[in-house]
Amino acid sequence: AAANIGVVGLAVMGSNLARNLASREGNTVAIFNRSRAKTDELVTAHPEAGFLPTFSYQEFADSLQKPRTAIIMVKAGAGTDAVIDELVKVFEPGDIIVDGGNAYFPDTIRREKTVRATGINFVGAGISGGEEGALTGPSIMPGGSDESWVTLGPILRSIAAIAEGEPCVTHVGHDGAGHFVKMVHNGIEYADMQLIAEAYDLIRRGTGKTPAEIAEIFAEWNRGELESYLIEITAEVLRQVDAATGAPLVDVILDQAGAKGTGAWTVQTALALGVPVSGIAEATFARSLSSHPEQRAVAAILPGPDEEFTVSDEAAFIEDVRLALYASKIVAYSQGFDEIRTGAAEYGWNIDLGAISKIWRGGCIIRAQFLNRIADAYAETPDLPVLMTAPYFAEAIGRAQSAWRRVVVAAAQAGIPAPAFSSSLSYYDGIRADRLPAALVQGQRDFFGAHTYKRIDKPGTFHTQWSGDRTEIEAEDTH
Ligand code: NBP
Repeated sequence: AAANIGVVGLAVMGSNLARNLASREGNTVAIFNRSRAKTDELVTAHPEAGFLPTFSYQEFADSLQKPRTAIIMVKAGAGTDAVIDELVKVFEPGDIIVDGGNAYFPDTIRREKTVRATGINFVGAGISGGEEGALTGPSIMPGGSDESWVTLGPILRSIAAIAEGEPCVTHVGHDGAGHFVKMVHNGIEYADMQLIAEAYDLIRRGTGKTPAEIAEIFAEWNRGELESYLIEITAEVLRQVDAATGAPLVDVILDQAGAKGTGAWTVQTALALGVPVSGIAEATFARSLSSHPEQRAVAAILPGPDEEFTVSDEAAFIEDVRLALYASKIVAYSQGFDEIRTGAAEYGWNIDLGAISKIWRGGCIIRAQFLNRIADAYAETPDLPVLMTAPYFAEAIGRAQSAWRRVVVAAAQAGIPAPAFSSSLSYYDGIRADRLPAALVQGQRDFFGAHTYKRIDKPGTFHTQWSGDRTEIEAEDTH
């Protein structure tokens, strides 16, 4: 056996990851794809990689040194299960199967349990960075056993992106922890993108600036505290001119945003965990709303505000939008990390939140300067319950909040949708509130369903006899 690592699935992600692996000192990469053509093409196109092509699962297994290590990069779902079934037949106890696809974490938990019963290690690894990242260095979020990490760690470290000298990979936690964290990463990505889109829309409609002019604003923002890959590419997209029409490309693209489901997973999981990820949810719903042209056509008759949206001081407004974007972004990340923290407690994963923020500094879509501040916050207080209460973020939001409120008010008055900006502000005001109207909701619940309530002045559980004489009695806790 001559290869130290293998890749199964040679579509765009798998072939790029295989090339990345092959380019690192000491690696010999065995490759296998269900249909032969992709294998032949890859070998022909990249002789420099020295790939070991194989054409059956048995041949693939025979070509790998023990413990065998194979990374699966196939279509998530049934494809992944099909490949695992085949690999389990030809691998031995101690070998390692890594699923680098975009699996839903409960599937990874299930697969890990099934594969572990055979003595083979199964590692679900979230890989972020798209095609380019796979080739040049992605951010990698592996779960799985400690035993598998001994072999896998050095290999993954060698192919990961490097941020400030550190490889963007860490052993996230057991079984599905890696795919869980990758899922939340994608959810945060949804929120970040939506916030940027709202900022663009407000500036465009408030100032009448062209996309190319707004591109310069984003390029400028990218030199400050908002510095990130997403802000950088936003400027690129806004600058792009459509060759066919000569119009800004952004004006030619149909305004319906697609989604592959990871945002929805993040929100569904958060709902089940009881974690309010309102920024991610609004970003996901904003894509859904955009993608119903039939409803939007009908709803076009609904009235908007009477007044024109005018901004008297353009520079001040743009700075307000920048601050609103920064504050809302802090909320989105705070909510995302809350989901990871809560998920870790629920599923028994020991996740180092600071380490997660560090491995997102390179390779992945949400890479940003900002993540260093998150790492600092968790270094200072590892079990911080609300990320945005860390001194750095609390100060930043404090600095931004007046501007943030002005922007949300302006958007509401102008009839410009800003769901992520405004829901982030509501979350901020909710979580910091001394007292919430939840007391009234609990009263209503007690009225119609005898769901009981607790009191602020004494322990115990109480119920008011609403349909009787409305006196209060001590009750069983049915919260
Ligand atoms: P695709 O998701 O398009 O999957 C195509 C690959 O899956 C081909 O190699 C295909 O083999 C193989 N495959 C299928 Br489909 N069913 C199979 C089966 N039953 N048995 C064996 N192989 C099967 O490829 P991709 O876009 O390279 O993505 C790979 C994974 O990486 C996915 O899970 C994706 O979600 C994830 N991911 C993608 C990106 C991205 O930017 N594209 C980013 C991050 C993660 P064939 O050639 O014989 O049809």
